[in-house]
Amino acid sequence: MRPQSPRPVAAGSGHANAAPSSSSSSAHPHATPRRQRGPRPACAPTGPSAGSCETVTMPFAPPVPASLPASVEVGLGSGGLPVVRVAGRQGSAEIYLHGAQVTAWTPAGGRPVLWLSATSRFLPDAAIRGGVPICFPWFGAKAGAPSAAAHGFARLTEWEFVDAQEAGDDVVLTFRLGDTPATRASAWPHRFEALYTVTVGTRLALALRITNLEPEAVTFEEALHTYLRVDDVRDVRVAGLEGAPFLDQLAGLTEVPGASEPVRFEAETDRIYLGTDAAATVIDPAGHSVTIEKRESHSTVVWNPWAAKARSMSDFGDEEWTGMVCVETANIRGDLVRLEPGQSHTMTAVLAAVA
Ligand code: TA6
Repeated sequence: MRPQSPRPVAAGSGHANAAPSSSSSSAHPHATPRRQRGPRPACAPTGPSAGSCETVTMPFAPPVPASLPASVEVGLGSGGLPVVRVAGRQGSAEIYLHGAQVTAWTPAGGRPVLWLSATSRFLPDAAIRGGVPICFPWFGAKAGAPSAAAHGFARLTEWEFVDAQEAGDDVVLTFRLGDTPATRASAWPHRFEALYTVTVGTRLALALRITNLEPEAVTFEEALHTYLRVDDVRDVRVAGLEGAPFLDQLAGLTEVPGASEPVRFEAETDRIYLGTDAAATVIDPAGHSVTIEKRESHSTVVWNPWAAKARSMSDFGDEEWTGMVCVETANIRGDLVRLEPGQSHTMTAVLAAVA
């Protein structure tokens, strides 16, 4: 194939700097990836080096859908990582192909809902600190594999951007991750397909579908590790988990009986609520309230690192802990998912900002 000089895809161009190729290996009908090489300008729109442009040599142009609606553009974000920008009628968003990580969502007329650390790394081999990291196929440390990356390989891997559609006032994007030589060499070596659908509008809907491509059953854990922006976490309550027992990750996973009150934050908090399908609402008296409804998710994780843990993390600003809370839609530990050969499972979270 004759190399072409790739360039960031302009919205509505109809063609993503490449004619589709026929080598589609995935089950998804729109997955026609094409790889190109060559230097191209990278402008960092956000983060510490906002506005500076430099020429970077990308090993390959990320695969993008053959056509993009006018509301969708693919470009380079922080660290020169490929990013999909959505400017829809009812909401805007940014999604990095690295981990298929949504890093920003703002409903039309509203405030940014997701939190992103100003000190986050944007590197091909590091997790982005903020937005919605996808934890898969394990959560936290991998039992029996101490050197395995925390929260699995999905957030550390580049996903394919396979489809973008406008559906009424919403914009629906699909990302795909299949097993690779690297994942097959990991602590979870199975053949699989992950499809992640992100719907951007007045609500943000996230659906993670995992298909087992092995001839035998597999089990896995998963979490949409959502970082929400709040004014001050010390004034925030999380409602919806009343009565649900939790495992305290700060006390050796001791089981703590359910409480009758919403969760309040007075210190580092790291809780795994198991066996709960309930929606959670982050009530922020400053007006950042958000509800997270979920389907096919039986665990909810609530996390705030507080001061000392925040200081111990190099990709987390020392004072940033007051402005965020994680409420994670998950299936972990006793709620892990088992799939028979060829079977699929879809976990969904729907975020809605509450006035
Ligand atoms: O979801 C809560 C948690 O498991 C905490 O224990 C904390 O470690 C957090 O995730 C962040 O993990 P990370 O690997 O992104 O630093």
